[in-house]
Amino acid sequence: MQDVSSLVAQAREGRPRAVARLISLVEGASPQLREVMEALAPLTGNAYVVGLTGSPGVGKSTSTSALVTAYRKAGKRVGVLAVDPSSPFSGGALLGDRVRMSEHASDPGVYIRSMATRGHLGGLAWAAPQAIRVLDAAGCDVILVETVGVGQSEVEIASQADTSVVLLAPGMGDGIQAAKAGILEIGDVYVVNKADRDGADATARELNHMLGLGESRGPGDWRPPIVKTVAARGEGIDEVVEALEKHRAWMEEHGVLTERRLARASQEIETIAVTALRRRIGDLHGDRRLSALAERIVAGELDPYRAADSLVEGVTEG
Ligand SMILES: Nc1nc2c(ncn2[C@@H]2O[C@H](COP(=O)(O)OP(=O)(O)OP(=O)(O)O)[C@@H](O)[C@H]2O)c(=O)[nH]1
Ligand SMILES: [Mg+2]
Repeated sequence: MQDVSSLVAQAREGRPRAVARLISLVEGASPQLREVMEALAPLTGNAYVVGLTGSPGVGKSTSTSALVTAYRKAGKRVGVLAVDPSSPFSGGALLGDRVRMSEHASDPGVYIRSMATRGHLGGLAWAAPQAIRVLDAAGCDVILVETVGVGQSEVEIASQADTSVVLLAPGMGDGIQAAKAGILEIGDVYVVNKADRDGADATARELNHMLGLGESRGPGDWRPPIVKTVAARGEGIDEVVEALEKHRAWMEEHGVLTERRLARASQEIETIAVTALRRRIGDLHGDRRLSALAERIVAGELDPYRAADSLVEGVTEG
């Protein structure tokens, strides 16, 4: 057990070890989290959260690192969270990212952390917002969240960011993949990285075309920009930052930032509640209450809906 109030006080001063411990509590689904989150609540709400998604190898980590450099130049404190929803271990696949981010390792204004979420009840949707809270409370002005791996999680992480950046690269068959993965609906800013390679213009054109297809935008609506970058050389990164700032200003002007944060908070409450309920119901395996209900169903005395209702009532009362 650790002293939560001193950890929180140290994290608030931006002490990396305290921040690391708090995120480890999130990763380990510690029972102390309740106390941690209560202490952090008044310290949160300042960070701008940017999610980065895209196919493996598209250049998310390289772009993240370049964005960190750009934000540091602007004097911002930056948090980086690399979440791996496919792995039960932090480290591993994320090790390469640490190498790519190593130039920031000694900078006290940057906090970099990877987190694995597989195998946790509630998974990514449960853990990521809490890790974001920790970084927010630790004084990060900007939090960059990179999702490692593919699949549903891209859409999931996008719903946890203020602004979502979708990265593509030429020659990866991304156009078709993008449509399949539904990422054309989640991007606020699109980046065609590896613009030093052939086909970047074609990819940008195709993307532009595809984004335009479902278009029914009014005059005040946000039109996601497409920015070409060579992240490995830092080219185009200032334009990405500019696009992010524009999106943020647009959200503030139209009340979208508040709307998104409310939606996120609702989702967070729901996830924690459902996770708690699932855990309590899971605890009933082999419990007499459950088997008694099952017996009544088999005997034809009870239908499964009523049985489920009484189970839910049973675990939520007291
Ligand atoms: N040619 C070229 N290569 C790049 C560029 N940006 C990144 N790369 C290279 O592409 C490879 C993958 O980059 P990462 O930044 O690790 O990509 P990622 O999307 O984070 O990959 P995962 O985390 O594994 O999904 C690395 O070898 C980078 O050096 C670029 O602009 N041009
Ligand atoms: Mg990466």
